[in-house]
Amino acid sequence: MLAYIGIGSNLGDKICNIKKAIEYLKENKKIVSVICSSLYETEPVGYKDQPEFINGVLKIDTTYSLQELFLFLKNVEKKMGRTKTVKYGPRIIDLDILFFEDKIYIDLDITVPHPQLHKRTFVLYPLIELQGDFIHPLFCRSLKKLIEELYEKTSIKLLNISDFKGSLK
Ligand code: PH2
Ligand code: MG
Ligand code: MG
Repeated sequence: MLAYIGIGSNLGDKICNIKKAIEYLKENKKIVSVICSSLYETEPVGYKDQPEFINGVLKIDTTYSLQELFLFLKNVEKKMGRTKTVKYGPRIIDLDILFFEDKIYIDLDITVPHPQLHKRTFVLYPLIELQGDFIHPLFCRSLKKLIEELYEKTSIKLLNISDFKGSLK
């Protein structure tokens, strides 16, 4: 199954946290491949009074179901020491399922496509880098079209980390 995962950190050594989380994904036999976008330094959205984030997107091929993938990602966040803070507040690591194939699904824990992704510059940019022609299954428009339509873009800055981008598994 094809899935896109938003990854972010704004506490501690942010790049190191992101690398560590990717290692957890690579170690897992049910995650067959991991391709990473570039990383971006991004202005906090929602709750402004917190450090800048580092954000990126991972494209994975997985044999997990949506629910299993969700539980696995929550477990990685927990293992990395994430604790509950305010909504939209600072975090060591955040792993959000953005798309799972072209599935539309809502329950108490999981909503796919991610309900905010079309409004977030820091998600759309790295997603487009990986696959700009991907069609959002609810809005039935490509990611490139969605960013064109985005009214309020927030600032993001490409990070130059030579060994980062690309296929990691
Ligand atoms: N995540 C949030 C809230 N705000 N802002 C940026 N720039 N990046 C994030 O990953 C982010 C955020 C809640 O998940
Ligand atoms: Mg999030
Ligand atoms: Mg999250």
